[in-house]
Parts: sequence; C-alpha cells; structure tokens
Amino acid sequence: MRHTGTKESVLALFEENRGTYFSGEEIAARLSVSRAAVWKAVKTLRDEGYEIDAAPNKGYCLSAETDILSAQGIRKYLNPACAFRDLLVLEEAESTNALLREQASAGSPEGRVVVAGRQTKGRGRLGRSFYSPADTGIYMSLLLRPANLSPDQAVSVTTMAAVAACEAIEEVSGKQAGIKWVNDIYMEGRKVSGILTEAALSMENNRIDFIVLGIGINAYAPEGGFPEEIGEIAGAVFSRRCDDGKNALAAAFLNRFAEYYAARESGDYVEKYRDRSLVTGKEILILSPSGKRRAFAEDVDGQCRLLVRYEDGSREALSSGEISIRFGSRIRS
Ligand code: BT5
Repeated sequence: MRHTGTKESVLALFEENRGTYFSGEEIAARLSVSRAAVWKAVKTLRDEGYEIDAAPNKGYCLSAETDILSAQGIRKYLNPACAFRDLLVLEEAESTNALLREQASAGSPEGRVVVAGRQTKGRGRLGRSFYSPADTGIYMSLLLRPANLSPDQAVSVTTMAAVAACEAIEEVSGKQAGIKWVNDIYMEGRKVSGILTEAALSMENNRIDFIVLGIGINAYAPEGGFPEEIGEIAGAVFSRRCDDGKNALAAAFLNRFAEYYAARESGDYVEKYRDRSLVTGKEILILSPSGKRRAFAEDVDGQCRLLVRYEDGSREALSSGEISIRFGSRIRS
C-alpha cells in the first residue's frame, strides 16, 4: 500500500465510504492523527477538487458524484485477486508508457500501474500522438514481465487488453463496444480507446524482458469537443457525467485484464476478440507506406492475425498494421 500521509489515508476512508459522514474526531481516532491534521487534509482535498460536505453534528462526507482519478478511488473497486494494484496515480505525465518504461528499466516488478489524469505527450503507434486532455480520460500503463512469451506472441497482450477494455466499458456504461483490429475500441462508429503495447527485449536471449501495456480511454468528450483532426474519429464512453466514472472504468479494466492475463495460456480471449471484431466480413483498405490496397477481411485467426483476401484472390495473414474500415458510408482510419 502506498499511503504516505494523512491526506492519502483520509481519502482512502472517504473513497471506501462515499456518502457516509465521519466526524473529525472519529477520523482522527481511526488514523491516529490530530483533528487539526484531519482538517488540513480535508482542506487540501477540497482544493484538489473533491466535493466534501461538512454538516454540523455529522462531520465530513465525500459526495457520490466526485469523479477524480486516484489510487484510493480505483483500489476500492479492485477484485482481491487482481494482480495490478501497485498504483501510481498522477495528475499529469508526459506519457505513462514512457514513465513506466523508465521504471521497468530500473527494475520495477510486474503489476506496477501508472495512471495519469492528462498527458502532455501521449503516444499512439508509429510516432502518432494520443490526445489526452485533463479530466476527461484515463491514461494508464501496466507493467508485465511474462515468462515464456516470445516476441511474436507479444501481440496477444494487445488482444487481451482489447477484450478487457470492451468488457469494462460495457460493465460501467451499459453500452456495447467493439474492436477494430488490432488495437482500437469503438462505440457507435467512434474510437473511444486505443492500446499501445511496447516490448523490451533482453539482448542475451532475445526473449521479452518486459512489456508496457498502455491504454487510453476517452471517458467523456472534452468541453468544446475533440480537436478538429480527430473530430470525425473520436468518441467517448459516457455521454454525460457519471458518478465516479473514471475510477470505476479504470478498475473494471484492471480486473478484467488481470483475469485474461493470468489465464493467458488458455487462449480464452481469442474467441471473445473474434466475437467483437468490427472488421470481419467487411471490405477494408490496408494502409502501408507503399499505398492502399483493397481487401476483404475474412476472419481473425488463433493468434489474432487478420486473414484477408485481396481482389486478385490471393490471401494473407496480417499480424500488425493499419487498416481502414467502412462505418456506414464513410471510411475511417
Ligand atoms: C493508439 O494508437 O490508439 C494507442 C493509444 C495509446 C494511448 C495510451 S494512453 C496511456 C499510454 N501512454 C501513452 O503515451 N500512450 C498510451 P494509434 O492506433 O496509432 O492511434 C492514434 C490515432 O488515433 C491518432 O493518429 C488519431 O487519429 C487518433 N486519436 C488520437 N487521440 C485520440 C483520442 N483521444 N481518441 C480517439 N482517437 C484518437
């Protein structure tokens, strides 16, 4: 547990008991601190945006609506068996993937999670950026050190994460989510989440040293909408503010992913990935540096490769890459 001070402990008590009043005296006694220290912690939390009600003879209470990411807020939703509970939650990071990679190189163990409320240099694949504004999304990276996973099996982590993200989104929002091969989550024709898996190889044996799994989820649309460049592409999970939505969504993802990751040998996620594929059975465009090529997406195989048939009848199994798919009448990348 990473409770470093009175403020963190007060927040944990409030988060685990949203809507319940505690007198300053009771909090002080529970945490073995002075009432002045409790008052100071409450003040700091309020300054950080927490809605804490104070009522005479009742004490303090964290309102049910407060929607701020925190380790305490996420942890209260985690299943006891969830292996991803070593949470570092920051208001801002350049890129949670970049930060966690540094920590991984310095020896952090599997299970470490870095979450940021916004990113100033959020990364997508192939040098693209991921728009990560404040207070609307979840930007999260998980450190994995899988034994016996070869570099070409690393894509399985992306596919497990995609299934986990869809299930988490559905659990929390009640709305359906699907996967655009290989790493994008869509709802109602719009991208609400992207996944970036980065692997570091060990020089000695060409095995995976560690994997940083990054996921960005647009919980809400930013005020004023998404920037023009992604205005046609991006969407959000919730259409209106949802009580404690970001913590609940982050935890739901960690719970689901932890289950698939623990049972990865079983390959259970593959069938679920297939069921959620928005691409199979559709005409697609395959985008590569040499241009665009039309193809028909026939299926996703056991290694989550996309099986495509070209117009000349030839076939190929794609293990990564870019495709564009027709949603309604528009082709979106
Ligand atoms: C991705 O790349 O979608 C992977 C995104 C991974 C982001 C997470 S956040 C936590 C962790 N730390 C990081 O620095 N990154 C990870 P890609 O498939 O390359 O898609 C990028 C494209 O998606 C961009 O070129 C835009 O067209 C679009 N895009 C950018 N920001 C978006 C957003 N917020 N929502 C939807 N689409 C977006």
